[in-house]
Amino acid sequence: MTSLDERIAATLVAEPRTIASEPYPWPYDGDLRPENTALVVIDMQTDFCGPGGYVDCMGYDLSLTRAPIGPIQALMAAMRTKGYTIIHTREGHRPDLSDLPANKRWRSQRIGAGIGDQGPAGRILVRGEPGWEIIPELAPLPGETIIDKPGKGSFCATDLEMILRLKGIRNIVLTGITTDVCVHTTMREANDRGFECLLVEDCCGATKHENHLAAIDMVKMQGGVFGAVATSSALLEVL
Ligand code: C5J
Repeated sequence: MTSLDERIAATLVAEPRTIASEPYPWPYDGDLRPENTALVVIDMQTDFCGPGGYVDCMGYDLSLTRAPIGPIQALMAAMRTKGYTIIHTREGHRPDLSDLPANKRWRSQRIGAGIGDQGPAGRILVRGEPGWEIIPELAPLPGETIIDKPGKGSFCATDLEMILRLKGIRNIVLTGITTDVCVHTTMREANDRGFECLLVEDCCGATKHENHLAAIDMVKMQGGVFGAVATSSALLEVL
């Protein structure tokens, strides 16, 4: 009579599940299950992809950061149905701005979109303001985890790591905006903590398309230095 652990191990070796991804089939060991895998949807807030928000005030092309909305909707619906953990993040600061570094504020003021200042969608990147809300198309369902973060990375000054560990998550599927800033920073933080990361390229977007492409390319270096990259259709085929 074998133990449950031995039987589970035998199943995993015998039936690996991987996504067609670059530069290797993800996850590296084929252990892909709803119980150990989370979809993380990063900063799909009006401030980053809606009219009158932070990115709009800076003068960037909103079509680039809105492009992933449809693909994320489809992926999130499929992963919800299959019972995967869904986690949303929001970048933003306390109304008294006590968690806003002076240099971050100064830099945003230089480009005409001062964090904490009044904009068309309320005070820019301030918690509780209309621009800070997640867009309705990707609204979290009751019970889904929302991580409020003051920085670009989702692990800095948050309880994300503790929540993932307590849920038994070790694979992270990364989506959201922007590919080169908050998505990449989160991927790097997660990778350094030993999580197995997948960036879904059509479910991300940047304020400059070349930066989106470069960020994707960076992941694939050194045999997958931060993890792997796939399309949402490759993921949907296997989930
Ligand atoms: C930025 C983000 N770009 N969500 N934030 O400032 O990527």
